[in-house]
Amino acid sequence: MPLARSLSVTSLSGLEEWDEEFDLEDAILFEIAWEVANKVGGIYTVIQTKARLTSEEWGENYFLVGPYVESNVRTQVELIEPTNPALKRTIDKMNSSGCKVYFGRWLIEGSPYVVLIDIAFTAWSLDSWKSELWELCSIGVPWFDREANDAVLFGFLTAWLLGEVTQCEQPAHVVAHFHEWLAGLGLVLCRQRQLPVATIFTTHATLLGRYLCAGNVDFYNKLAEFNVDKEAGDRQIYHRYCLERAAAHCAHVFTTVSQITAIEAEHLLKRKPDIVTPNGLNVKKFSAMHEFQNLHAQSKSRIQEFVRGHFYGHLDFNLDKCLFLFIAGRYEFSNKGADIFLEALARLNYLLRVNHSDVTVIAFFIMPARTNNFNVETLKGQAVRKQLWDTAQTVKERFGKKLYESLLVGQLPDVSKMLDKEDFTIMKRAIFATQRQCQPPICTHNMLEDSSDPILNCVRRIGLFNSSADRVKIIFHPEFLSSTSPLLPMDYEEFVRGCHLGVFPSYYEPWGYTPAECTVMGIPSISTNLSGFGCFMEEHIADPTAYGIYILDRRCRGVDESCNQLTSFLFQFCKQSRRQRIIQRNRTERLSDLLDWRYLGRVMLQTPRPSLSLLFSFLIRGGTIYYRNLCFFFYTAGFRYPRPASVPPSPALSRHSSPHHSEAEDNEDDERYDEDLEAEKDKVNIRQPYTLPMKNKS
Ligand code: U2F
Ligand code: UDP
Ligand code: G6P
Repeated sequence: MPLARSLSVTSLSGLEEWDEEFDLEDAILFEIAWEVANKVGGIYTVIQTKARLTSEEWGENYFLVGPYVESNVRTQVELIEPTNPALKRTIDKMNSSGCKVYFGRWLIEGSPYVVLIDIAFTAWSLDSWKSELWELCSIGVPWFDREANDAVLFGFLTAWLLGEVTQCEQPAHVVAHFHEWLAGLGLVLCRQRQLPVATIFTTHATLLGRYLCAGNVDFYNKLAEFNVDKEAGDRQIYHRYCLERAAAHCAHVFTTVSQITAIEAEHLLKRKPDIVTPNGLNVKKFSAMHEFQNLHAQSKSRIQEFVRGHFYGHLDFNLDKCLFLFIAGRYEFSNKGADIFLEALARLNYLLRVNHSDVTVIAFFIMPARTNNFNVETLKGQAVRKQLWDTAQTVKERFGKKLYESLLVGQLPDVSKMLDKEDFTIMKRAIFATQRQCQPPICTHNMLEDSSDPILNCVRRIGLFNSSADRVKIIFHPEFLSSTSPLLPMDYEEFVRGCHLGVFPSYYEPWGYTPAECTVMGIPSISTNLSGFGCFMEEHIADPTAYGIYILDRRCRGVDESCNQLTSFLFQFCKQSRRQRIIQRNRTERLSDLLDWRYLGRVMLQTPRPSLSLLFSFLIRGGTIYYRNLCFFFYTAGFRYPRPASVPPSPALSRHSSPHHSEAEDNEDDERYDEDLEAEKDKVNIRQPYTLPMKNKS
């Protein structure tokens, strides 16, 4: 239920008409983003994971606004009549004025209401809106930039919508939260038209930051020196940059997702964010404590099946001693750190070979690139595996039948006669089919730009070609995973659960959902101190490595040094016994509360009222739980998750990067329960905010 919702506001820039005592019960929240019911990237994850909690808090007064994409609506949205009278009037009015606006429920947890606007239907207004934009603020959008044209249409339509809603007889108090530059123009227009709307703009990355980092630039050291207009102009994104900067400056509250992006925004957008709102997740807890460990084992065996097919004819390594590493996300080769990951894998291969390690590492690269479907060799691998399986089943059945008949007549079978000539013929034929002239492929698909692809070119340079001698093998899957794939029929979450380590050595990563998702699934990960997630964990955990959160230093080290550190993390990881990995996963999973939207809110709910800025207190108290994560840092500044009690205090007694334990490989699952005793000992009760240990402020 909402907290106290009555408040006296005396001065809010642009909202002076609210200078009165009012009841916030009727406040309406609009959250506006291009990724509402439309998966493009990380913003979709933000909105989708937060929806349940926000809906619980705002109930009937919460509306997401996004673009209408027919294929998405067909599978994710139930279209209904608008529930709110003011909104119904608004939508009817817009629809009778040449727009197509839909209302529905988004079929995700929390079932939030969505207002979806068909921007293509109003494309005839594009030219006039562009010239209006030029008149208003001299931002000229070129005809060939499709995304920017969409941003113009979406911006004018959302401002139109909010304008109509606030023009009702009894206007509600409206809070509008805009995400990223694509939705930002709506905010600019709200301010220019002086609509009585409290506006928030969240940037999840800056346009210039992304572009500059992808080039060969010493980004973080030169942040203060960039001539932003020139850099944007050189990259032909000046108009987009202007839209982004205008939104950041016009917003009543400007936020971003991490401290590192706040600094970037201050220099590149020339406004310091008012607050940092770290991204959370919707953490699902299992009633059985070990469920996530069981899921790991189940998913791992499915990945092993795929590997059996992929490496048919070359399965000269022990699958039980095989570790699955992966990197996933947008295909930005150096921003995402795929470059140093490959380099570190080459060094790891050398270390494993000279140390005669019996461990084999398989590194998966899940990054979408342009392809024309799976390649024949990889599909054949899975077909061969299936054929071998079928052959084994046939022989097993024939064997079983003979065994049964022998037992029926009261005789023990003569084992030498259990398999006859025909059985051997079937098996020989199957084995011949597994012969292979070439090495197991690196890439699972036919790449359209094979010769210029950065991952493939790097693999060619470092010479990791999946040969028998290599202890590190590489599989590049240039498409996001799907449970309907004929090759690796798993969805992304199942795949992550089955892996041993996620590797995300990003150079540019405002937040980074991928390592956060690993953490809540109890899978250790490597991130960097240049990513929002890495910095957040470094700040809030006393010994992140002990929890399976490896944070690579890419801030104060050169590329080669960082690469050595990454190699050392990987090598240490490979030296762990199964039992150590299980303990480590238990510890990693224990951090999941820290990343839960619900936890961030609980801190707010149970903490005495803070003294925040006036505007902010309006937003927080108007939005209660919705904005509670914004307050997280007010209360927890300095909070640190202690190192696990089971880790010896002296580094001499413990290998830095791993939980201490016997070196012996231990396959007994029962042993896990000892580890749970240890887990109990380590437990920090993060669900009780008043018991949070605080760092001494002095
Ligand atoms: C930031 O991420 P963004 O969402 O702004 O990144 P985009 O470039 O807009 O989108 C890339 C996403 O697109 C997805 C892929 C990425 O998440 O999973 N994708 C896809 O679904 N299909 C494809 O064929 C190709 C790509 C920021 F950079 C992150 O650090 C933050 O975590 C995130 C949320 O705050 O915002
Ligand atoms: N992801 C996915 N399928 C895949 C690989 C990744 O859905 O096969 C998702 C992943 O769950 C995460 C997002 O892509 O939510 C990547 O977000 P992140 O914040 O790491 O980076 P971004 O690409 O948004 O910059
Ligand atoms: C989980 C399962 C165990 C399994 C273990 C394998 O803990 O519950 O049954 O032995 O995973 O761990 P590994 O790190 O070798 O994949």
